[in-house]
Amino acid sequence: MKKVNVGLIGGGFMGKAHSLAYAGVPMFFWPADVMPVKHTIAEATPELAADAATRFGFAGSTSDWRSIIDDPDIDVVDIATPNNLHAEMAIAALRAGKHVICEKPLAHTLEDAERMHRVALESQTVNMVAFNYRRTPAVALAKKYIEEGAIGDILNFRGTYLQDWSADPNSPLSWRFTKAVAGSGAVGDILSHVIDLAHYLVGDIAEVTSLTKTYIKDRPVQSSGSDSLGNAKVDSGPRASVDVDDEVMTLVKFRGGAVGSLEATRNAWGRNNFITLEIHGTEGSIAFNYENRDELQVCFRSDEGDRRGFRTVYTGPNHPNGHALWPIPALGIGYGETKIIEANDFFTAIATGGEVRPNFADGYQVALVEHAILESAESGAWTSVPEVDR
Ligand code: NAI
Ligand code: SOE
Repeated sequence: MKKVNVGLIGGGFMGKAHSLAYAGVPMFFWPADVMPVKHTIAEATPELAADAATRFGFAGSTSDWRSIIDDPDIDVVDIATPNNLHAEMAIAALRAGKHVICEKPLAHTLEDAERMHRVALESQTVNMVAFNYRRTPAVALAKKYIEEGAIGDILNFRGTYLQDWSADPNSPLSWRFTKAVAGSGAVGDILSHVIDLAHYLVGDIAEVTSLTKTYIKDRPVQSSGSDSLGNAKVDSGPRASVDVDDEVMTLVKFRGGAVGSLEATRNAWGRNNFITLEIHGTEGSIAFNYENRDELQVCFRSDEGDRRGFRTVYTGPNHPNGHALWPIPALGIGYGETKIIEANDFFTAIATGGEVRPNFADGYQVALVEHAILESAESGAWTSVPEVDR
């Protein structure tokens, strides 16, 4: 079994999720071709880095991410920092011959996403962008049904991503509300996941017409550090402007002919990680809600009329990656499992010399849709999305 040394940059929310995944891969996927080794973690300061190394189980720590790139013992660079740092880190890592897994969205600007895509195309190593929701077994099962033709030709796709962590005007101005760091608001942060799911399940989006809205124009300044995602409220002190969208709604036309709608907001009280998908085909329908992520709802036209309706399939050992997960359906698939499956697919590609999706080309294709959505929200016009060269 090949040991693969990982250098992880960023020890916040995603640093935790990815560290859990590295520990989980051999526990779930065994025997394994590759054993991830938590070699070094980089954080913004030496103290944060040392703390993250102890907590997440890394042998070494550093406050200089470039030392990870320069370390010949490190095989994989994992980028879990705010969006504006992705491009510089990923390009340096690819040029140094590392395999790279980078959090979504690929970058905070279209130009950076394009540069990352170009360098990835030229490199011989594995690259992946971490749109992990497509690794939810129920979503992978939906993909299997669609590929088998179980719901016929796809007519339409409706996708939402609704949250409420920032609906309070006193939720601090984290990096997610600053264009120079995040690139955009709900569009890049959460609609990007729905765009990835639409591309995965239906195919590429060709045209969009959109609107965006910013409800809360300023927020309390956050001292520093990881995003508290609305958990810390600040009732007094200085406030600064928000220059990104809180909400986005868009109509889409797919290259293959289907139509659809995508929505995302971080201001929907009562909605938490409300990713919903509804897909109608000529032979049936599929519905999914991440808040009940063990379940896939399906309805088939071929059922007798007196019993036709949505039925619930609970994902388990008979479904994608089920052999590696839990022995009984409905024990509870979690966010952690999606990250473990993602990491396993990434390491399998490294072990076999293959490729893994979504890769940087897919991340760039999502970025092109995000860009078209923001342009269309300005102009009010239908805007076309160029096709990425692969
Ligand atoms: P976070 O704010 O919790 O963590 C980011 C960490 O990066 C912080 O601890 C910060 O100190 C560190 N950092 C900043 N500059 C650094 C530098 N120069 N060197 C080393 N460390 C540095 O943010 P979070 O939520 O973990 O987000 C990180 C990335 O992951 C973002 O791109 C975000 O969009 C993505 N994300 C993806 C999710 C998914 O479901 N796939 C979920 C949450 C975030
Ligand atoms: C905040 O909206 C956030 O952490 C996003 O950044 C993630 O991508 C999403 O999966 C969970 O919510």
